[in-house]
Amino acid sequence: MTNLKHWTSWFKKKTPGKKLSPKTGKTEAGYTYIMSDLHGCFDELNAMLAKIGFSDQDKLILAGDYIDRGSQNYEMLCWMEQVPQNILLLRGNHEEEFLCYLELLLAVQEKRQLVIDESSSKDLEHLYQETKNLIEQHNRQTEQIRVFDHYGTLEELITEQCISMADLRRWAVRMEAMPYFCRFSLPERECVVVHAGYLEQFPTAGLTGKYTCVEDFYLRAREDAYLTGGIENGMIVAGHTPTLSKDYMMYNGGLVYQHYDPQKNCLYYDIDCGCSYRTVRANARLACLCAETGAIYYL
Ligand SMILES: [Mn+2]
Repeated sequence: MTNLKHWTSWFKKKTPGKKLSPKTGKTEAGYTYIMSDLHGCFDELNAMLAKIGFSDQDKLILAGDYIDRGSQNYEMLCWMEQVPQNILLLRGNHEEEFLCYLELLLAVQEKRQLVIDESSSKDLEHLYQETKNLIEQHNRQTEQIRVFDHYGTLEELITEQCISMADLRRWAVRMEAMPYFCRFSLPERECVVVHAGYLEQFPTAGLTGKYTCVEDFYLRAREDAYLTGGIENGMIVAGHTPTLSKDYMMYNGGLVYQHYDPQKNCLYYDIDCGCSYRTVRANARLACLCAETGAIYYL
């Protein structure tokens, strides 16, 4: 969590001032923009940054789920490795799953005593096939469902980008450094950005059977994030559940969902407007929220 500490102190140093730039109308210290659930939509990320006129004075917080579903996973992973200091990458459940898949690959390598050249794409391809076969065999024999490379992202990276074990390890190191949430002060309220949901105390009655630990809530909560999570006099910005999905109370036809809890005086945002479904769903969008102004931008 060293990243998080750095980020919090950095926020305190650079609270937006009142002086406006004549060119952009922005405060000199810039704004804090938040996006989520890019899922391999690298072009859309860049198009949004252009749309908001993102500059070195601004900050960007991404609330996790950079890969899977979309077509530009490789571009996203390479970009993640070299983001500038004013961009904070938080962790999503898809990053956590990526880390689990790498663990599985390494477990199979050990079990089969395979010698892997870290820079060889062929060696990784072989290990991938071995792992896939083993998982399929395990699932057939035990009638359990153990998921491996559910979205085919690893397979795509291996066959189309010829990646190696060294690439996977580097990306895993980057993901492991991602904090689960970040918290900063706005003039009116405290703001927490998290992938799915935030709560200050765990366990909370009724949740213990549903989540194994508080991190599980950060990464996977859906309606519970709005009904049980939150902070006093705060604002929670999360993604994870597309507002395109009619199965959840956060359904808002692909627009940002807002919810207010008067008891806690907590304002919630679900900013996952289903960007990765843009090619198949007419009202799927990428949303970007400006924390200081409350402005929402769509693409
Ligand atoms: Mn998610």
